[in-house]
Amino acid sequence: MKDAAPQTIYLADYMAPGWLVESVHLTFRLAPQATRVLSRIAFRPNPDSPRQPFFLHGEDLRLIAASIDGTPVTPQLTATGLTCDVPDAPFVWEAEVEIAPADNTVLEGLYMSNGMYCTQCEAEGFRKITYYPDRPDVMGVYTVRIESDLPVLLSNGNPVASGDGWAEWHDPWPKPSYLFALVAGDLVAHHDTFTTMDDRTVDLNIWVRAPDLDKCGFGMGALKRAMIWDEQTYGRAYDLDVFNIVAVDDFNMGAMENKGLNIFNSSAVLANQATSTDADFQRVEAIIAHEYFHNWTGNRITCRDWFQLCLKEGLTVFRDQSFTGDLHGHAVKRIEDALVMRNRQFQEDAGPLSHPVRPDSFVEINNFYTVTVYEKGAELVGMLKRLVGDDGYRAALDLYFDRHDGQAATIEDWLACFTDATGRDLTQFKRWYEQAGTPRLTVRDDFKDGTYSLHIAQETPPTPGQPEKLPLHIPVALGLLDDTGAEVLPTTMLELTGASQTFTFDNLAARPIPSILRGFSAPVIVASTPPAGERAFLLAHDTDPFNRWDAGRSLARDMLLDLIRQDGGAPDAGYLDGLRATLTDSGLDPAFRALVAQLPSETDLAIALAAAGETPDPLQIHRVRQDVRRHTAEALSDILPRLYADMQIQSPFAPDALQGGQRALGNAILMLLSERDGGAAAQAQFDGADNMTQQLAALGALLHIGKGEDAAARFHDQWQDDRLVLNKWFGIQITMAAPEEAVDTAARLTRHSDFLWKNPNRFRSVMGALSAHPAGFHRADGAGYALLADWLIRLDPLNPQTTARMVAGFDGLRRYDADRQALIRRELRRIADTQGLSPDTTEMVTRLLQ
Ligand code: 0A1
Ligand code: ZN
Repeated sequence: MKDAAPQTIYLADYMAPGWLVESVHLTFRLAPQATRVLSRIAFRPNPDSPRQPFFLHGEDLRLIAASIDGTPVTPQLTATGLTCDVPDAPFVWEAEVEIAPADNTVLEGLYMSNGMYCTQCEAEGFRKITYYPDRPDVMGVYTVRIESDLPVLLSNGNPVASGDGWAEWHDPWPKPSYLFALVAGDLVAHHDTFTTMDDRTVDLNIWVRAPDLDKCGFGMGALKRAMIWDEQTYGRAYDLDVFNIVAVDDFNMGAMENKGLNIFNSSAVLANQATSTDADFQRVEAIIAHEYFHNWTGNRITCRDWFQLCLKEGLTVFRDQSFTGDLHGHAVKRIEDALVMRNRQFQEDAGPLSHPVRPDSFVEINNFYTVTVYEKGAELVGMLKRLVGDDGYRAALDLYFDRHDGQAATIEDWLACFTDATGRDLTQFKRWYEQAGTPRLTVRDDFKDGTYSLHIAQETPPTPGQPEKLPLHIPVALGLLDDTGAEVLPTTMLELTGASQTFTFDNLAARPIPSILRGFSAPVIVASTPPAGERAFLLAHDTDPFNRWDAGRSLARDMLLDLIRQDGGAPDAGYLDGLRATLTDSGLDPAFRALVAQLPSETDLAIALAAAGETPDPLQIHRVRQDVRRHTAEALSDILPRLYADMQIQSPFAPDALQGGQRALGNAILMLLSERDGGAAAQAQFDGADNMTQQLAALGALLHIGKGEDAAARFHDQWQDDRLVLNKWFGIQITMAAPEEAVDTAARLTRHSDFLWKNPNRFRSVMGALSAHPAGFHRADGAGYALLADWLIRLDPLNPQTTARMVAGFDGLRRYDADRQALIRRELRRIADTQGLSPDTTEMVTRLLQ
């Protein structure tokens, strides 16, 4: 059983393990209700650690027998594991335990999904499989035997031998227990091979249930692209004879990088033209690459403790972002990544859940797989690269792989590699890992006698537990343009280290136009906006695509904020002219144009109002945004049909960036067209679609104008046997619902016979869509809050991890008016007061209520 009173764990209390593991032999006799796990583990005292009592983690295990060096022992069982008297010398521990994977609904440890056995051990799930020092700094070499009648039996590493009803695997690379994996099921493989740069052939398999075999080709291609990229870009080759990927329907997260046996949420690996959107293809490719890249950044070099999670996650996200950028274009990718930071991470940082990229305490580590650790963690890697340059970065990474291969490392180790490889002092930079919150820059400039001066000040607002902030080391990419748009200063990396600093540029003929924070060079908010004329100029002329987009975005946001403050009206001519010019500029990538056409999100606008000290009204924001869309459709009605027609693709479908961009722009236009044509174009697109991007976008457009009922019914008929597509069907009806209907739609959908709520993807497709629809979720009577709370209370006893993650839907509560805040607090308290609430959810609710 778990400890009744969960403890807060502190980074400062870290102690090296008392006992190290040489080798681990596991035998699994699989049975749904009574799986036997036999373990034989060779321990030795850690020479670098003072002697400590011998302790093994264990939860929900029935101990059958234990022995040390062959002599039976009776360990003392505790709430979280066991202790035992052991010799002060190397010894062999053997144990047999029984577990019930069929009853495991938490989806952590060994569990079952659709008749198949699978595991999820990160972060602390291995202790639900057997007694073990379940911490990442204990690394061992595993040999695994699986006994089962199921035809496919997989574990980490290379296959050793197999026979009727059994298989053995050996993983030569020492690993922490969180990377252990086992799969047993009635599966088929999409097979391929890859030849590494050192000329070894690797067998590649994507294991699925038979009906999904036609959804594996894209993922396999993505895997091979990732393997080549890591060789070419980081010099890292794969290191086993086989690489297996398994698709699982019931999974709390996207995927897991278990050594040689990646386990994927089926939504993150299966894809084909008929069932997947361009966004799905992009996500599948990125996640496959991410998990593959973990083989070096996470597996060969792992984390000393869970406080160092960003060491593997920030770096691996940075690597998958670079991969996607290299393959499909950096400009659009950078904008997409910045949008995630601004829409999600800045929001997390501005509220009660704010925490540093490397937290210094936690109750439940599973609650720290956050956009701060992952995406802001990746931004820190990007900043390091900007500060030391491409060659310095490569040298630092080579040193990191060299020095720490086979080790469990820390952020200190990581930064030391940069310092040692490049000579840079990163003492101040390290604060980025320790200090939570989003820095705000204020910028002032002047020009005199040919000298241009830029004054930049930084300030980071207080966050929970961190009232005082120190100045950070911030790379600010700057370009200067003349009034024709030519660069008088190409992109230059300024290094802001003081609370405020002045940078000067001499010998200029005229006052230049600054382009600041190019490429989103740091995860900060530039609080001072240049005059509208300057931004319009940058939208038309900036040579940096990110800032070009951002100038347009900032104009759109200000325009919308003005309209919200005056409660509606038409967008100004300047905005519409800029949009017209961008949309019709065929020299621009359609994907880029689609991003420019996208209005700032409702959440983005609410955050901006709250930051200005105003109280956002979610319904009003929705209404004004909708008005702007209608006005825009009218003002651009002369160009929209043609533009829409231009974006229709005649050639065979390909899930690539070029076609994806065209479809994205075409579908942005379709939303506008639908404002005026009663849905005719959308209906035609729906009827004729030969791929999911087009079909789903058309359904969305129809639902948005209240004419989607028939199409939704047809969509359900067509896809009722495809669980991944059905998730989209659930989600889009809520996402596209009018504000006053979203909660009722969600409630109605929870009563649908296909609402299999115990499946995390299905649960998220409804409850995630609801909390992501601000105007619907924040309905004034609190019905949205109550519905979400009801369902979270219901899910918690079965699946605390997904429940806890979804409680974050209530983040942002402080932004809204007192009545809404009171209603949200009431629901959070109702959740908190639930008998037997999990530690995971308790921690999240407590933080939100602070
Ligand atoms: N390491 C995985 C994410 C992951 C984390 C926790 C999980 O279960 C609690 C599952 C997956 C990744 O970064 O992809
Ligand atoms: Zn990861």
